[in-house]
Amino acid sequence: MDKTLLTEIHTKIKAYKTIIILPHGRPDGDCIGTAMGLKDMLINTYPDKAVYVSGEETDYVKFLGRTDTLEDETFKGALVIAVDTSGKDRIADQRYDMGDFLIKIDHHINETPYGDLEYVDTSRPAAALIILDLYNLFEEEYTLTPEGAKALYTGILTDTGRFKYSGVDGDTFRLVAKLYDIGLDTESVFRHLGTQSEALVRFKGYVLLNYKKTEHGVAYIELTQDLIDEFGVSIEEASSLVNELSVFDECPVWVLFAEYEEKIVRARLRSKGPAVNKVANEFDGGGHAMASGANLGTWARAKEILEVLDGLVKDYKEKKA
Ligand SMILES: [Mn+2]
Repeated sequence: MDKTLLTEIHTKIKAYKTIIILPHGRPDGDCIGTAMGLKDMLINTYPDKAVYVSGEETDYVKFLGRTDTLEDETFKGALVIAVDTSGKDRIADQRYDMGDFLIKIDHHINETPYGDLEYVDTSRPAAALIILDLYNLFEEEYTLTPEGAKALYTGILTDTGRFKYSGVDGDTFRLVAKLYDIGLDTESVFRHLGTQSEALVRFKGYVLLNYKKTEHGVAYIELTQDLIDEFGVSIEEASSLVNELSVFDECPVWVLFAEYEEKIVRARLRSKGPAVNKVANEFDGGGHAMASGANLGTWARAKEILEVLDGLVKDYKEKKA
């Protein structure tokens, strides 16, 4: 947590009449939760300011609030805050430069810096926690409602796998305690997050019946665009099933391969053993040690990365033995 930088952000927020918050494309629970939580805090603290969230929506976190459709005109003279987005090409609304001042608030490794002011804290397992750091520092001034608390909580829950992943620490719970103090309704959050479409449930059935394992213990599933279309799920929903393969003791690494637009193959790599981010880097990707992504392009490349990962698991098991 960087008090000086958070104070600078607070000063900027106070100075602008229009504030536009931008999540990333193909949004997840954390970027929408962060954006809606920040919006709630700003409109309730400063009723005279115009605060918007611009970007795509995703069904499972629509309950946190809907995004706004903005005219180019709205960006003129505005403060723009991009959240949870490491590279500017991924910002959901590409007009991010049309404002007066651009702030980046993120918790991913800062490989692609952008903006007039950057606040990147990789020690926070969810971007929503950075908004809570800001709230916590200026608690006397800021008002956050139970609705905003719900949004931030959802961001934290979804990015930490319900507080399961590494990166969760004492600060996480100290900050989340603030949300309970505000009057957070956890039941409604879990009710929403626990609901799945019938199409997705059936697709999950497909994944659990059709995954494969490599010789040394990489569990994986291959999802073509035709298959995803046949089940009537979105690519985001399909990819979200990666952790269905986390349950095998003999498979410390698991992978979900899926075809995106133009049949481009991407992989989500997960691990509870050896770090997988170096392999991801070799295959035009990156991320965290235990959770990475790779842009493979073709199924032939998918085979190649599987071989590399299989070798990684082999070495890992030999070292452990
Ligand atoms: Mn995040």
